[in-house]
Amino acid sequence: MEWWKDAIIYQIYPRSFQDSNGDGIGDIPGIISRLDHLQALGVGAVWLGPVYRSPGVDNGYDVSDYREIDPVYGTMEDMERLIAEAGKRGIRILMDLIINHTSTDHYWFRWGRDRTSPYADYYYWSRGGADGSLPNNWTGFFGGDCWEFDPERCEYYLHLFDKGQADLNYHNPAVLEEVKNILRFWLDKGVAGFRCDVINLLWKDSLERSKKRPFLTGLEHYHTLEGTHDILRSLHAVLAEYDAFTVGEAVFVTPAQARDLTRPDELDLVFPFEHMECDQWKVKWLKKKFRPRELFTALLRWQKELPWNALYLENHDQPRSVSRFGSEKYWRESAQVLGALLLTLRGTPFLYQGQEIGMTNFDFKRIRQLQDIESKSIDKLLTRLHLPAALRWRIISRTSRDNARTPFQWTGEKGAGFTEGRPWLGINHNCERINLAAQEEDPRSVWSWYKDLAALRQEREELRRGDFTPLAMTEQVFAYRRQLGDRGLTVALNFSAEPARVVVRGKLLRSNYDRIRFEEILQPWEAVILE
Ligand code: TEU
Ligand code: CA
Repeated sequence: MEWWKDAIIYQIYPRSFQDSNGDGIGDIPGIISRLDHLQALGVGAVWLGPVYRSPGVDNGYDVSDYREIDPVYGTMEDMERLIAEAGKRGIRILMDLIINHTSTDHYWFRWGRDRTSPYADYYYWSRGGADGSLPNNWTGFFGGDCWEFDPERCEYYLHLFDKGQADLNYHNPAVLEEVKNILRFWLDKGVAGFRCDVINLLWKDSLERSKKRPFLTGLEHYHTLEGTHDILRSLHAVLAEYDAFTVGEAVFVTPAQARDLTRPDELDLVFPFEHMECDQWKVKWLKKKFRPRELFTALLRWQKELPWNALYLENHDQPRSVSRFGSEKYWRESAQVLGALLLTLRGTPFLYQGQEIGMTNFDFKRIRQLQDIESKSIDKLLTRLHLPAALRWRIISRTSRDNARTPFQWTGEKGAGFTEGRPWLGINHNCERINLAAQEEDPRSVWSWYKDLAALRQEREELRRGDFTPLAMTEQVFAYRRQLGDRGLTVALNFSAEPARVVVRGKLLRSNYDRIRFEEILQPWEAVILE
């Protein structure tokens, strides 16, 4: 049953959602206490960020035990209670599945240092050159090379991310068996499926040297290869027994590759990246001026080329959409236009925590206030390149993943209703103004708008299942139709601070301005839905 075609999925970043015990870190009991918020929004499933045991080098994307809950997030009983309590509210739980790499604290890695152990080939180990040089010239996602020397084994191991995240070797069939058992473990507990971390990088065809590239030298040796498709088919056999849902994070995929990854016996959906690249030159650290048309173009291409999309404008790796694509002056209106875009395209919308109240990028002033391992390693790299501190900060502050990771702003009080203690990452000072409590009773708020459009999506099948037809696309305006049989809706969005004309007609169903009729002129950052 394709329940996920009718659902809105909500992403929780556990560290920053709700703290229940005053240690400043969000946790599972905290999430349980906020399930009513999710129910009010009408979400059908939660993508729960990693809560497995982990040393936390990359906030849980470095798993040291796949069958245990990290004590900072709670216990296995808490997790079971979350699944049950969510279930009572009609909300499914999706786990984050991180199987490209494990923490170097995982016992597979620790025991694998001994070449005679059964875990000796669970990772990519290599001697390197006779002169002690690295095994190859590949570079990693967090900048710099991707090999670390292990003095105990006297070999290098591959890590495409941090050195605390060692890549698993799928040439060893035992690794795939382990992963299948992990899937069964969680599916038996009642989770409905998985969000699969960097799923198109699993298979490395060889460890050969590679042609130098400005970013990610070596990529062609592991990006979306046939070996990865084989792994996915093999995992699908297990998933199918449980009718489990999967959405894979597929870095740098083309629509054609996405179609292949979503064949009936592979993944259900993939997260594309193309629309997230519309305000950057090649790499995320080189920002260019955002032109709405480039966002529309990317979205349009994916609407046309895939029968069904995983829709998102935010997640825990991306800056906040209202800061990135919206307007400071028209904060409320632009957050609403972005919400309308997310909730009216064809596909499954993934809403990231805080987006529904228009949370913005952080207001930090110094690198020391950041926790993100990626920001820290990029800062090191830029320091080595002799970039002055002010320029480094300019680059990092706008791109840091911590922009999306500051604690959820429940109230305007100290601690933002998130914690009674000292938060693990600073709370944005704008929480006095931007918080859920302030928006709850206000029918014009960002929150009310999200709630209303989510309900409209449930009410109108054409908004969920209807065809997508573009009607207008200019530098600032995007308009389209969603049609199912003889029922259809028209959406028109103004992505600018200037009024804009758009030739669409119909009875006004929704607007984020107070109006009763629509006559071809959109106000600044206005969204309208017409019948
Ligand atoms: O992210 C993978 C990824 O390629 C990027 O989003 C990455 O975080 C960075 O922005 C590249 O420039 C996934 C997770 O979502 C991320 O949080 C993890 O750090 C990463 O995998 C490693 O597990
Ligand atoms: Ca806590």
